[in-house]
Amino acid sequence: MNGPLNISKNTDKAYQAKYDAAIQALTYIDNNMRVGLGTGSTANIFIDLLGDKVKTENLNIHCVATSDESAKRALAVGLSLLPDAYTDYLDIAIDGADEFDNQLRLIKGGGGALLREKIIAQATKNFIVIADDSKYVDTLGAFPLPVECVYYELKMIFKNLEVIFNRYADSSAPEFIPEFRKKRKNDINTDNNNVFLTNLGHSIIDLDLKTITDPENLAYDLQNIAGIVEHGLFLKEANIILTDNRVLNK
Ligand code: A5P
Repeated sequence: MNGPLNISKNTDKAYQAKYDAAIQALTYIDNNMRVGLGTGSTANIFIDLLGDKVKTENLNIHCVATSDESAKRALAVGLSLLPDAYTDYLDIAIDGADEFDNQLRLIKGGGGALLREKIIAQATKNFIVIADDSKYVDTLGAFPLPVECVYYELKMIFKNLEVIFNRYADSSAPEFIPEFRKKRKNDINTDNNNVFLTNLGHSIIDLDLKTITDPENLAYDLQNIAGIVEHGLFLKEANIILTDNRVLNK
């Protein structure tokens, strides 16, 4: 199974919604902040806008990026990046999401950056999600849940994941597919079998559970499997979601 693609249902309308959310996010940026930069098409819009703002207002802003792609983009628009491993806190982080619900719980990782994204989201005082409202769901799970694994003894990890899958999958979900995400058009890192590899060298399996009615226990069970580095459930991290010109707060 290929991983989920970041293709919007209605490109123009969705682009405008992403742009509006990114513009709104800019209002949370003050001079001298340390800013975490997300990954994906919505985060890209924010990175470009932030680059403009920093230039025109001559701000002293330092950033940390959640992916090599975002780091490259940030540098291209003139943003300054802090060196890896030397930043102990961030004032704010702005990122997209693949799904969110009304409790500000998220699924992330469609772009494969979930581990770095979660580290950044947990390091910041203020984690703001920007998303067009097509990402809103009553119940998480329609978007296949990305689970990042070490690239070692994969069959053993799959066996444990299958148990979890069968425990939590909705009755409408397809059978568990023991396959890692394959490389997509713009992905750079792969192994010899065309398996997608994250910036940190891990593989991803996308769990198509359809409906996740108990995300907290699912997250707990996933964390207990050796070899799973991270999963795409962000249940407590977001404190604000900007979508459709609205502000959702905890
Ligand atoms: C990246 O790994 C994801 O968590 C992104 O935040 C997510 O895929 C959102 O991407 P878009 O903004 O392109 O929809």
